Amino acid sequence: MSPKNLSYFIDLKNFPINEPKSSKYQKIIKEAQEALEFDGCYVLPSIVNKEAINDMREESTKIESLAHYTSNKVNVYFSKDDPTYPEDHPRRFFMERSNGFVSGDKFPENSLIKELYYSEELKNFIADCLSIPIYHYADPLASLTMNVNKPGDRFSWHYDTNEFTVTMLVQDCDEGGVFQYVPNIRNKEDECYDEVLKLLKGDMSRVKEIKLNEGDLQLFKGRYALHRATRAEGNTTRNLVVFTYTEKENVIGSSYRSEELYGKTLDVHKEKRVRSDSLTD
Ligand SMILES: O=C(O)CCC(=O)C(=O)O
Ligand SMILES: [Fe+2]
Repeated sequence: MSPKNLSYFIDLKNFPINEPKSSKYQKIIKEAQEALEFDGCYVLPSIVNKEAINDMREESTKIESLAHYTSNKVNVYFSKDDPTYPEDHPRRFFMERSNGFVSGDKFPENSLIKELYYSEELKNFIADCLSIPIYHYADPLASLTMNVNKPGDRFSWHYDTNEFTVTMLVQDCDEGGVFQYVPNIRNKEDECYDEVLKLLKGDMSRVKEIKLNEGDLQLFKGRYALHRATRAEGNTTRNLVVFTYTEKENVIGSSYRSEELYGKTLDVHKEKRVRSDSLTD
């Protein structure tokens, strides 16, 4: 398949991401900046054209069997149990997680999904929405992934390693698969363990919900917001593509997390890592 034009992927009439000077672009940016500042989340509804999302859905069903599947118990930091903390501590709170991830290295050479992720126009537009320069995540496995939720799967509360993610639902499940998040539950300086523990014990008072549609793009600050997707139900697998960007160049994820999510590590995971902060993964 030959490379596509941006107009194949994006509804440029309503979302002129290639015209940064246009008033429509500026209006979207302003709205996005406010929403991201306020609660770390912004959805661009139906920004992806029907034809493109249908083609990408087809691509997703071809590669979903390449997902690394895990079903186990994890804490929100994806870290090992640490008995030096008290029993009643978020770091020792383990929850069921079951889903599969297709890692970045598994997308085919001519992947449409990969082409959209590596679009410079899209990256620049997202950078403007976030008001900072961003880079494609340098981790070859975690940069572009597809989160595969078969019926019955769920993804428990967690943080992302990277500051921002952009997700695109390419195939929705019949029921469930609702995105839930707590904006800014932690910050760069403070893990806010008390608030985290309240949530883990069932206090849903700060939780917000979004039901994404196929073809929406969601901009999300997942480093500071705990988030999860509710159990996928029905007969259709939920395929959610995750485009990952970082504030610094050359950021690589942890080898523990890589092993856990993608079932492997590469040589880059053994090298000294560039980190963006000192929070726990
Ligand atoms: O499935 C979702 O909507 C969330 C996925 C997610 O948070 C992730 O892949 O890190
Ligand atoms: Fe996440």
